[in-house]
Amino acid sequence: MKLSEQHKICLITPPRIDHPDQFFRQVEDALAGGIRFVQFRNKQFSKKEALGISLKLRDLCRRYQSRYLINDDIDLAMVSDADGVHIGQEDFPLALTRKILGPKKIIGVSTHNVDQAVEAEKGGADYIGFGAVFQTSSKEKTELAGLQRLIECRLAVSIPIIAIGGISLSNIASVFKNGASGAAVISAVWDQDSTAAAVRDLQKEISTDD
Ligand code: 3NM
Repeated sequence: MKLSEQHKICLITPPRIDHPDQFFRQVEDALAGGIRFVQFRNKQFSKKEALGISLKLRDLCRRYQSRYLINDDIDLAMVSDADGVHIGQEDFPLALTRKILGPKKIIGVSTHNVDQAVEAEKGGADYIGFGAVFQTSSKEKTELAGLQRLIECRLAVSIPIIAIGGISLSNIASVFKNGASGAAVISAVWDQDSTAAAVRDLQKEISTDD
């Protein structure tokens, strides 16, 4: 199973990593708190610098048996032996990405509507990212897709749907109620004072125990 119950929250790295030591401590706090799905989204570093960060992230993730994916960058994913990549509509096509990475790696595709979701599933994606479900300030170029389209997507595809965009403590439960299998977050964790507390609160919010 490439993605399961353990992978309900995908932690995406923040737009800037200005204090790497602190950043790695926070990632470790998140992993210690139960995060098992981490995505390195690099909008800041050169390839060489990104490789250094990626190898450390991969090692941390392995220690906690967490999935480790890389956004967009297929060669960085290969060199770091990541578990897979997450690609957008403007990146290399899914078929080519699968050909390069092989059947075992996880490939997620960003989608914003039902047609894109169906195409990604047909093309062999392991999951789709679907957003932006809510307004977000973490990504400039995206489309507000909303909860209604998330429901339509759930009816149209059977692979896991990871909702993204503006997901916070106050709305995370709603994406699961409306068909998401997971939620990917940036600001809900990185904009908070304590990473550990942010992760704990999000997990509590989606726990099915109570
Ligand atoms: N992709 P936050 S929205 C990386 O709509 C990303 O595909 C999106 O950050 C999409 O949790 C987004 O802070 C940003 O809103 C998510």
